[in-house]
Amino acid sequence: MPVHNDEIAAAFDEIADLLSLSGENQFRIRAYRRAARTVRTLPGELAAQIATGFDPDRLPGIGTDLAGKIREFVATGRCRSLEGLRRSVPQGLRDLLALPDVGPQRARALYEALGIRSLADLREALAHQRIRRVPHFGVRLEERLRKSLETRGERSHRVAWSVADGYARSLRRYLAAIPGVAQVEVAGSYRRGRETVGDLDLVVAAPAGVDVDRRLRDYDEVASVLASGRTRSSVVLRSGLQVDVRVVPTASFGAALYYSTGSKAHNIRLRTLAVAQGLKVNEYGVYRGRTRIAGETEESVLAAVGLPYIEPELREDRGEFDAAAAGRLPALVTFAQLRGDLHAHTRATDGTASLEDMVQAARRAGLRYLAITDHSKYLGAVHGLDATGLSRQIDQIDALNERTRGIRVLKGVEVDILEDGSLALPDAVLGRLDLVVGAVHSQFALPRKKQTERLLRALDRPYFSVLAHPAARLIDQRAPIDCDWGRVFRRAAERPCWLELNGQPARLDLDDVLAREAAASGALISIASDAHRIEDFAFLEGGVRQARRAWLTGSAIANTRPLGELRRLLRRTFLK
Ligand code: DGT
Ligand code: CA
Ligand code: CA
Repeated sequence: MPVHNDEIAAAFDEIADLLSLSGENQFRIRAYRRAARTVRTLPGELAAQIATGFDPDRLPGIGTDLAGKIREFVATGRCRSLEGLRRSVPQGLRDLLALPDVGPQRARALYEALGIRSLADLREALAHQRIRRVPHFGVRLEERLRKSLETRGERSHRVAWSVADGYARSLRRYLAAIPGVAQVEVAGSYRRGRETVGDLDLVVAAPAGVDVDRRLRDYDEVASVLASGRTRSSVVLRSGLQVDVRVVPTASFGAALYYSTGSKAHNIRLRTLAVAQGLKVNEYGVYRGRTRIAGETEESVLAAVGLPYIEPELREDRGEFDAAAAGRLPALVTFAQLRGDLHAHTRATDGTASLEDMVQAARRAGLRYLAITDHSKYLGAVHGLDATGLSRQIDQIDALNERTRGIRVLKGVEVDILEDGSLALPDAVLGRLDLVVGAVHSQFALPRKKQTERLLRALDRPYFSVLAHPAARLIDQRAPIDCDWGRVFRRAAERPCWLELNGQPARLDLDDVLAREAAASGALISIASDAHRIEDFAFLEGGVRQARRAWLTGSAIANTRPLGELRRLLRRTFLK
């Protein structure tokens, strides 16, 4: 039974929640949280690696005990200590924890102040406006809790693209191995590369005699069957993810793939275009009257309405039909075009690997240059480099460059942009580097005007190369900062300095809409991994996916440039 990273991570998070509900030791709880984060963001499936002899205790932050739990889960699909914890915590409390605004600390506070142990208790307390009086709660949180209680159940269960990817790959492999199946593709929002995915849509080409539906129901991750039929099936996997499968003859594969890839708005516009030419488009093909004139490939579908191929990432009804008709579709950037990465950490700050190991991993990932950008020291940072620490790293990088072939290391820093727009390190230090990456890590809630001025002031500093994860959002966890992006992008283009598209699965920041706007303003984009571990260079692929959704070509991206040109461009970001 394949166990996915996401399921192992969810089990560890649940253990952490349940442990903190019972007031367990903070270190143990944090160890589970860290392990959950590590496993969730691993680029490959852990179960597959363990099957080939990999020992999970080699992962950062995972010791013998947690490694044993991972092995148990992978081998049996169960985690007995989680099951034990679940038995010891009442269902009512676990329901409370499932609300978006309630973590273990708040659940405990509600229990200790008001004896709340279930959703029914919470509803009762809300009705009497008692929640606002619980220490640290207040009227606003009371209102939020009322809302989450009302919308419970309607909440969409979208998952990060990277999580959906694990499920999509195994399912695709499984369906493709069914005898008689000619082709399988994962369509829908997954194929369009959206940052989150609601459900998976698969399209299968197979002759009528092949019972894909029965084989799908036999897939051992299936928890329930929603719909079953010869051409369409819908199931829910154990993880809660829904899967829709459509089976068509090979002659219709392109049309079905096109339809299922969507987006819906894109499909509707295509159909309207076709109708204007006296044609009909559906999931079986393109028809003139009753004659099918296209449908085996997506190219044939588009050619039938007189258009060139449109990449899935562009199919959002954001002007792609006009661009296609005018012959002005962008040649979207590809991963192979990236030559380097301008944002990465080592264990000098919050990374887990040494400078040398990070550089070798980047080289193995095919990069020709890597900027090391560890954190500056600022108020509240656990590890951060001060001027002395940074000087020491500069010397280490010089020495490493002397003895390293095949990749060049650039000297950088990820410096904090303080509330007033100044930077957390003095210019005298920043000027010694090859690039300065600046980022907002605090004061996320400033009003728009203040936030905009803060960023503009930071961009005006003499040493400022790249604005990292500009909106500072964390998908599903922290909203983007409020800012007049038009002004920031224009200033970046004039200055010039660059804007980052951070490839971390939880960031993907700038998002597709903003990145497109930024590039249209003339600012260069840096697609960055923000790697903290040697595995993390794979995050560049997520950045490329988002960049493609933003219509970006290779020339819009700074780090598609060869080293010499990159250096020349970087020097222009230093005004002194
Ligand atoms: P998701 O699952 O919410 O992340 O987003 P999608 O885009 O995967 O949406 P989904 O799974 O509901 O449907 C898959 C594709 O099927 C969608 O992208 C386009 C197509 N589709 C669904 N409903 C309609 C419809 O009413 N009209 C048309 N023309 N296409 C539709
Ligand atoms: Ca979908
Ligand atoms: Ca669907």
